[in-house]
Amino acid sequence: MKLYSFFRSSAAFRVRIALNLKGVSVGYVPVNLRKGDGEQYEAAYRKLNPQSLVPALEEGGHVITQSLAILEYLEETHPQPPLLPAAPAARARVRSLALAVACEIHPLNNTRVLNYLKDKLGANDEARDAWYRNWIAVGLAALEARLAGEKETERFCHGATPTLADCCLVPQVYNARRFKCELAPYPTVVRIEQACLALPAFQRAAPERQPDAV
Ligand SMILES: N[C@@H](CCC(=O)N[C@@H](CS)C(=O)NCC(=O)O)C(=O)O
Repeated sequence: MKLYSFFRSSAAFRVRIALNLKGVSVGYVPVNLRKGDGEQYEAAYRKLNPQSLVPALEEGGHVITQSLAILEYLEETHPQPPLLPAAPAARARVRSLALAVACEIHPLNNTRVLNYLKDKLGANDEARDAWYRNWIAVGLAALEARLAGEKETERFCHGATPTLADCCLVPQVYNARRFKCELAPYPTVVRIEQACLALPAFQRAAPERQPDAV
């Protein structure tokens, strides 16, 4: 199995956490999103993933793109330990929390979006950072309301063991810290992040622990 990743990619970070939790080892193939126009746009990578995004997982002649699809694939091929609960409503809750990060927060703050704001729309660094922090605040406020208010939240986003929701939450909070976003209004989010970061599987997935970290 090969994982096409970039150390700072939060979508790849999600997959690295899940791989570690499940004890699956992979070959790490770095795709440098910052080199030149970005290695993700080079022909060889485009052939693998025409969306020019990381991560991608290659196994047995199949290439799987989109981190949530990869997480579900890993859940099906390596069911232990489960990262989705058993009951349908509980599974839906975990997926809903994961998607709240992956579909509502992350795409608005992706590299290509930030570059477009700057290069095509003329936003300066201040305006770009304000954009970034706004969508983090909107997204984390909604997550905080859910996580603080719903009885299924325990040590982790759902229950006493990590799930796909935690795999998505931790990288997003990592990014929020990197962009110096205010986190005090989200105590439950931060409390869960810290519980996750106490686990070696999350620690080993961190950007600074990856072979391409600079
Ligand atoms: N929805 C995709 C998002 C993937 C994505 O946006 N990856 C980012 C890094 S976190 C990327 O490759 N960005 C390159 C770019 O914006 O040009 C997923 O979950 O896999």
